Amino acid sequence: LELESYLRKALKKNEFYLMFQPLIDLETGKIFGSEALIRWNHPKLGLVSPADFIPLAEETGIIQEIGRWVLKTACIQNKKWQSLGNDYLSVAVNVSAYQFQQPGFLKEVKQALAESKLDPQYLTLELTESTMLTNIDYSIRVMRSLQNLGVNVSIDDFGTGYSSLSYLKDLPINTLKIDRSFINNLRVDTYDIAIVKAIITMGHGLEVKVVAEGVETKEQIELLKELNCHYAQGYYIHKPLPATDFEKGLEQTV
Ligand code: G
Ligand code: G
Ligand code: MN
Ligand code: NA
Repeated sequence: LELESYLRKALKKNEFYLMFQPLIDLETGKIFGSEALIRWNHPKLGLVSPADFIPLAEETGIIQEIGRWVLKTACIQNKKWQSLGNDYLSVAVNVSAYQFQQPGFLKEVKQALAESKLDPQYLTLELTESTMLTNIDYSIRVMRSLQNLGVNVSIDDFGTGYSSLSYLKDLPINTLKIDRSFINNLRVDTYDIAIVKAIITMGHGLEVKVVAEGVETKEQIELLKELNCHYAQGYYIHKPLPATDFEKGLEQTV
């Protein structure tokens, strides 16, 4: 209950900030964008993980306001980086189920784009399978509307939800992010490689981009390149970075 009351005040008190984890193109080794990740620094509690406060924010509906703030802040930041000469740069934002299912969600996205003047093609919204599958017909309509705006839609944590291959072909998505549980232990001699290979092949067939998340070793990068995975993200490449550090590291290649 204490946590909830702190959470309610956190936005007004400016206790949230965003970190940005680089996403690289495996063909060039270059950073092409980032995933924005929220952080909460509370004066008494210290750093609270989103894994702990996002579920509470969802239960209480506070996620609405937080989600709106994340979206707007990420768009503004990305637009700023573009204006500094990185016009190719894109940003991915996590959207919670509650936020996505609100009737005003589409309007919020339009508003964030309008306020930041970010070209929609440089925004990706990450949804989990369970978010999409809640009210699937409605979800598909919203996802299609997002795509009609020019925004990209991504399936986050792919492979961990109730992924049924039967609906995958009907989902309007641009990107598929292979869950890090398949990548963390990825080596030539593991079963994981069979699964990862299959997902990448499927991604090519469905004409979507595939991101491997949770890349922690050089060997994994090499394997993913061999498997023609488009993009990668993970601690081996970069941990989530404060905005200023992300900006400084933009020229690096992996
Ligand atoms: O960044 P970290 O590994 O601590 O993230 C933990 C979890 O919180 C992940 O599942 C991540 O997707 C989620 N998360 C991080 N930032 C956001 C955000 O801005 N919005 C939502 N809805 N989830 C987030
Ligand atoms: O659920 P989602 O994929 O949005 O979670 C993103 C979170 O995953 C990031 O906030 C980050 O803290 C975490 N993460 C990113 N890269 C790695 C990695 O290489 N290994 C592990 N264990 N976690 C990672
Ligand atoms: Mn994500
Ligand atoms: Na993920």
